[in-house]
Amino acid sequence: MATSPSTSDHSLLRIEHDGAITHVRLNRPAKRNALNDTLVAQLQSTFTNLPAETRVVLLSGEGDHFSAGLDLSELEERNVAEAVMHSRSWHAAFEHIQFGRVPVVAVLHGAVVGGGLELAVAAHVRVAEKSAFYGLPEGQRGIFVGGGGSARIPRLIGAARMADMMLTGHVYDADEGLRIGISQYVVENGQGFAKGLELARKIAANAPLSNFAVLHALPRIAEMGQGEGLFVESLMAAIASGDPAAKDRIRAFLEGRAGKVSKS
Ligand code: 1HE
Repeated sequence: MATSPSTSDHSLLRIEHDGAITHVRLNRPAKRNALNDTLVAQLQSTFTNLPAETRVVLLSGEGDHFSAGLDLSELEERNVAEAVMHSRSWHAAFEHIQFGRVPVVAVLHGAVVGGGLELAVAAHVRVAEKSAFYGLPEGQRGIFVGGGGSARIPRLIGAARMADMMLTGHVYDADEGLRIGISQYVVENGQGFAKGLELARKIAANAPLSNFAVLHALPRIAEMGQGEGLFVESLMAAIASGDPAAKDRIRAFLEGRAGKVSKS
């Protein structure tokens, strides 16, 4: 990243701000970035309080793995009500990632399992290094997903594949994950951050209102019936195209000052 990033330590996260791009790293490598209550709370607070200049977040994990999921060593005896609230606290945190102010690019490597996969699928773009593998060992551990996985993962890969992962312990590797739609990109080991940064810079160069529409209107429209969806699309399109940024960008293209669409 460029010259003088500012770094802050949220103890279980390493956060680096560099202009429009904020890099959030899960920082518990000795525990394979297992997610405990403190880490989930720090994620929520980080995504809720991003600096105004942040336009994209890169999310990754320190060490050899993205995340080993729920911290199994901190599983407490919870009664039913407490267990519901625990799951709801993950939902609240991950909701701030999926439906926050800015797009999130997750860079995945090594284990992306259980709650780690639930976290990854709350991001908008996923770049996987070849080492990445995806599993949902909840079935083997005698529990169920509780971090939004049953709502988000079937929307990416289908309920049947998720059922298979949970029932049989099926693990997908990075290339398979690309094919079935877990990640949008696969790169060589060690190249994930560079690819994520390249994508983050492209995203940061978009008009903020276009990015906002992709984050907030697109997934909601996709859940609507076609008639309602088309109507909401028209409203969102009118709002976006009325923004001065749209007028400036379209003028720039017509005057030959903006990039063309190309496959590269
Ligand atoms: C952990 C955790 C964890 C590692 N909670 N401490 N998640 C799982 O069922 C995945 C369990 N973890 C694993 O399968 C493996 O650890 C990995 C494939 C992720 C990594 O293997 P490896 O060989 O690199 O590391 P390791 O030697 O297994 O683990 C290193 C340390 O991390 C070790 O602790 P140490 O004190 O003995 O050094 C492990 O105990 C610790 N560790 N994973 C706690 N998950 C909201 S609902 C979500 C439900 C779920 O996420 S269920 C899935 C839970």
